[in-house]
Amino acid sequence: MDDRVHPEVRRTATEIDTMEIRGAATIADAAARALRTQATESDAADAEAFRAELRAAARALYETRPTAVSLPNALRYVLRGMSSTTVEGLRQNVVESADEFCARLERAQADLGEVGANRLRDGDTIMTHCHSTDALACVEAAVEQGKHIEAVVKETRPRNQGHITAKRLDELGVPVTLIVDSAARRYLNDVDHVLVGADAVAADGSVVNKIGTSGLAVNARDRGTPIMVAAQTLKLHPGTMTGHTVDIEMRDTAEVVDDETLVELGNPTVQNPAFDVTPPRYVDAIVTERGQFPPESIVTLMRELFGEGTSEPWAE
Ligand code: RUB
Repeated sequence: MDDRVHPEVRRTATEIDTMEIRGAATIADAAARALRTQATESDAADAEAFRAELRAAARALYETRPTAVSLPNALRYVLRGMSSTTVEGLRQNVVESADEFCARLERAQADLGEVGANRLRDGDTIMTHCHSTDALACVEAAVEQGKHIEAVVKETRPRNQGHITAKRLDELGVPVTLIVDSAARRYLNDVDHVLVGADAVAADGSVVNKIGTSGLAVNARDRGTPIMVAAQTLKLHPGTMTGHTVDIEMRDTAEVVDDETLVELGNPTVQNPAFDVTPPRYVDAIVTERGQFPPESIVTLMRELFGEGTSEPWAE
């Protein structure tokens, strides 16, 4: 890693890489805070050196995990705030944009929660996959509105993020039934909504989320269960407007099977993709802080928010 990158930023990058910090919104929040630290701790001699340092820090964070677009969106937001010509001015710019970014993220999640809660009726049961703070914001708002919600929670192999979801739902007073991933179809008859988050939403309305989401959506459609995706606009992927595809992270195979077992099994090839792509036709609604959208109309929202330009400030 570049020598100019502050140890705190390195630590954040490592924690994102090893998934101690995980989930698209949480990663974005941590990345913005890390750039803030780089700025406050910088002893750059001049404005040019300061900018170069911030770009190096942003690159280190960017290179951790490839799929959650909230990460580059966060870095872009903070770096584009740098307008001053002095070190002190730039430091102030970064601190202000990072603080503003984190506050907006929190507000967006709360607003999205209110929108999503309106889709949930008193007595509904949801099925979840992985752990999404955006999805949980919808449940939290529904509970605050006095609705009784129950949940069927998929454990989400290999990292079992379903356990985090189960714990959080329990804290909200939502009764949880935990199931193995392969039991999802059986339990779809008992649920009123599939509720998931997103790491990225492409311009055509495709939803990139934890591996297994697309299979769940196909099964839910077959059973007639609506599929609701909670994704604040931070998850919209501007690059996909210009034809770029979303890079799907392949993680360490040790998450699937340990070395000893692998040898016992005769060393099969193991693959461990972390995310998959759910085509828009399987998604009923994408819930954002700006309201809910059918996946086909997401591109209009994207143009409004990002325009057509997608250059990366850390690559300059
Ligand atoms: C997390 C995951 C979550 C999205 C949305 O994957 O797929 O559903 O990131 O989360 P991982 P949030 O555990 O591999 O990071 O709504 O909190 O942004």
